[in-house]
Amino acid sequence: MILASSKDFRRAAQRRLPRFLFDYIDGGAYDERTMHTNVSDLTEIALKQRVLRDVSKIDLSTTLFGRKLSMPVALGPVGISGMCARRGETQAALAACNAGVPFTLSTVSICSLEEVAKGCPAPIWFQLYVIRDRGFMRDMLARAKAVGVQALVFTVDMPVPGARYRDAHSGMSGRYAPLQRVLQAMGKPGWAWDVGLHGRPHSLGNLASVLGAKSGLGDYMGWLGANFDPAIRWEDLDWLRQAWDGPLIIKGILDPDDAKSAAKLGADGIVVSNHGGRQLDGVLSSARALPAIADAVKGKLTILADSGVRSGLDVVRLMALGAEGVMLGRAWAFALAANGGAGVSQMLDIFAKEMRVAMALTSVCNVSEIDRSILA
Ligand code: FMN
Repeated sequence: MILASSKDFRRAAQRRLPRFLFDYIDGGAYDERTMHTNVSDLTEIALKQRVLRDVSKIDLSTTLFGRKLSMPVALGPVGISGMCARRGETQAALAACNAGVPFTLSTVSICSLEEVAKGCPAPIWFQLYVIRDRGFMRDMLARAKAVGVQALVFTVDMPVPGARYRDAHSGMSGRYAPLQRVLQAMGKPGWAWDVGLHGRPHSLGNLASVLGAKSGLGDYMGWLGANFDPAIRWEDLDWLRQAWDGPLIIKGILDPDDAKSAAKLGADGIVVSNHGGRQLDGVLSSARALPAIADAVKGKLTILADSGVRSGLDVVRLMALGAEGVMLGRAWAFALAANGGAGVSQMLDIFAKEMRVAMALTSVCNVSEIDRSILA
């Protein structure tokens, strides 16, 4: 199968993954409107074509949080993406590192922080959720520090898990989920972690201390539901700012006032994101939310954006709207499922080529020149 675009990787992933896992990655919240408008709003952004302006030397490199990157792209956190390939997150992190971009490990990963950091020559980023047990959070911060994590991505748009109907149908969530019942009946409740994919069961690398021997999908989903902390407020984040002295990036901002609160907190960056349409359906797409946020906080912190990015052209579009860097979600998870770490490398290569084409035809040679002037 020819893998020339994100669509190809998605199709290949659909063929390779068990249905519940494909749906878990591919799906969104409620009727999935926001998930789709993330993509369609980006697609509708028209760029201004300019010609005959010497675009022979295009430089995609940039510096984010003090680190030189080959292009303004990072792999964002995707929970349990390690199930998409054997030791999946470790493979993806190495591919990102070889391509010169950061990899962000989710709290709820298959491979542990220690395993991924060890397998990746450059420092990784780590994503932390708001967990009721602050002791667990402190422990994770200490582990992140110990393995040399460069930046902490703190996700704030999941005070409660979104309503994802596909997961309820497939068995990823829900008390009487069909998949769980089938596995129970087979006497293999933990088998869901593997589902015949790679010959041995998966576990949740960072949650071993809290999940213990229980490692079935139901245990994982149950722990998530019971431990996310909806009571947290901006005022409570001072301790986090104190506890983490490296770059702190607040992920899940859709409103200019929240972006200002992040700047006031002393965060180094934000990710304008609606979690890929997996939380509240009906909220603005990132592309629509971004310009007002950029107007409110540009220059005060680094603005990253994600949700709906499917090509290097989309990266350029979000940068034209005010982002300084772009995170990928489903795009890399599907590439990993399609062809392991090599798939992620291929995908990043395709994104770089697509960025170059978009920059050449809008007549910008450096990413710092990408701004609203290239919008039609
Ligand atoms: N965001 C987090 O902050 N932590 C996670 O653990 C996490 N898990 C995710 C799992 C899946 C399967 C997907 C698709 C997204 C997840 N996200 C998580 C959100 C992504 O980081 C990112 O915001 C989103 O995927 C961007 O949308 P896109 O996939 O349409 O590009």
